Amino acid sequence: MDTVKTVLKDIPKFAVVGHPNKGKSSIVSTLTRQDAVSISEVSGTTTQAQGFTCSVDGVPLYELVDTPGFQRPRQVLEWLQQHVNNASQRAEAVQAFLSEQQGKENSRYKDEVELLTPIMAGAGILYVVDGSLPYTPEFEAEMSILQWTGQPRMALINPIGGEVYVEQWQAALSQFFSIVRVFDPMTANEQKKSALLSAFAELHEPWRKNIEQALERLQDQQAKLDVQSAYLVAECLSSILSEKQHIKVPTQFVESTLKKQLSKQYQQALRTYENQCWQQLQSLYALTRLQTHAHQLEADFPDLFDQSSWYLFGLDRKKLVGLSTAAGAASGAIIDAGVGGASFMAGALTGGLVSGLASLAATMKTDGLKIKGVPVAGKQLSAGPVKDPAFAFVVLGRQLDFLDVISTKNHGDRVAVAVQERGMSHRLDRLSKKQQVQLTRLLHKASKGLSQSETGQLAELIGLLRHSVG
Ligand SMILES: Nc1nc2c(ncn2[C@@H]2O[C@H](COP(=O)(O)OP(=O)(O)O)[C@@H](O)[C@H]2O)c(=O)[nH]1
Ligand SMILES: [Mg+2]
Repeated sequence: MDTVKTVLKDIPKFAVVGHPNKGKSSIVSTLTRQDAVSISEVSGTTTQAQGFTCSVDGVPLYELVDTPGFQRPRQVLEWLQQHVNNASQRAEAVQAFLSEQQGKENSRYKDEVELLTPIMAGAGILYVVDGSLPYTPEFEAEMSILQWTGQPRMALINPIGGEVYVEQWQAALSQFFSIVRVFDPMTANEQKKSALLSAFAELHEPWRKNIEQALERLQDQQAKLDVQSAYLVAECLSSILSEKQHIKVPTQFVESTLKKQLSKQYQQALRTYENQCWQQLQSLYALTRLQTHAHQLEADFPDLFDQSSWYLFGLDRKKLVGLSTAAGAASGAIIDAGVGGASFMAGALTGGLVSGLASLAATMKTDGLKIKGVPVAGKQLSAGPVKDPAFAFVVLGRQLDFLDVISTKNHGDRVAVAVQERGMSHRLDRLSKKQQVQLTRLLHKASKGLSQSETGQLAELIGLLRHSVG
């Protein structure tokens, strides 16, 4: 028990302070990777200091304290100035201020007390300003108070609406803070987050070791997440591409209705696999709040069976034909595409290519979508799997686009997810020719289901196709 307590007590702690509505809570959320932090466009939402710990596998690494903003810094500074004779007493004056106010029922300086308490208890300071608004001397009072605490401190310029005044801020801030950095909690990537953590290590020597360990653990976790998420996507692809649905044919039936029902059932099953995969990715990356955006995401992201969107995710015809031929998967699917075998291949391979939607629609064979065969009473009618490589690449492209968004989303960025379609052709360039053919072969095989080792191979290739890689 004691050791755990010691570890918890010793982790570096930083109080995130500043004016209201400058992105303090967003920074806490992004850097602790926690969705539990309240972020609001309504200023004054945070009324109490609240600590959030960044942990990996239950091991606490560091803590950030979210605080209300300064409300009356000038009055507080005046009070402090009246209670010191010389600079050596400044920290004591801040402590005296806290002691006096803490006893009061309705202190006018409630917010200042909330934000100064963790600092005087030993926390470092992260002072947050908005780089899109000009610096004014008004801020000097709060910066002075922070300086008076004597605690290690760093300033973060959050370019909420742009970087127009960043230089001006830098000049002013560097007089009060040993380190000044620009940090955007919405868009910062892993590298920027790591760079900021490294700066924390510079701030106060006794924290260096913990921060370096934290950095290592976070990088390690990131690498594990990359592997796990690619495996999730590989499993999802395998499920979608091998899915079959059956329907019993009654003695009395209307053929078209029966087929429609089966087709609907089949499509729904595939959508469910996609949705489950997305949910799993969200929980893997601990983006629990995104769950509440699920409906919006579904509304924005084209439906899997919206054929007009397939060109966004799939491969162009030339690439598809080339790869399928090399993978030995071209056989029925592409040649039967309704364009006529030889001429289609010739057309595809001698240039004259139609890119995008038209080419994909021409290539796409919707066997699994239309139900083959005539229903016979007492027998089963079945749908799926879709064996067309074009469809496999569409499914893969969709999952990759989603994975890219989820795996790079900051916790402090609460804007609903918008999936950017990046297209498969560009991604495939990251693979060697041999790997591209291997991928095509695996996708083709997926209609019969993949073995565990094949799923592993697919996952490895998926890892290489991610946007965040390379
Ligand atoms: N566009 C943009 N909005 C931001 C950024 N940081 C914070 N916000 C938004 O500004 C508002 C206030 O953010 P919050 O973190 O709650 O600020 P706090 O009051 O200082 O804790 C929220 O609506 C945030 O989504 C940023 O870097 N860019
Ligand atoms: Mg806040």
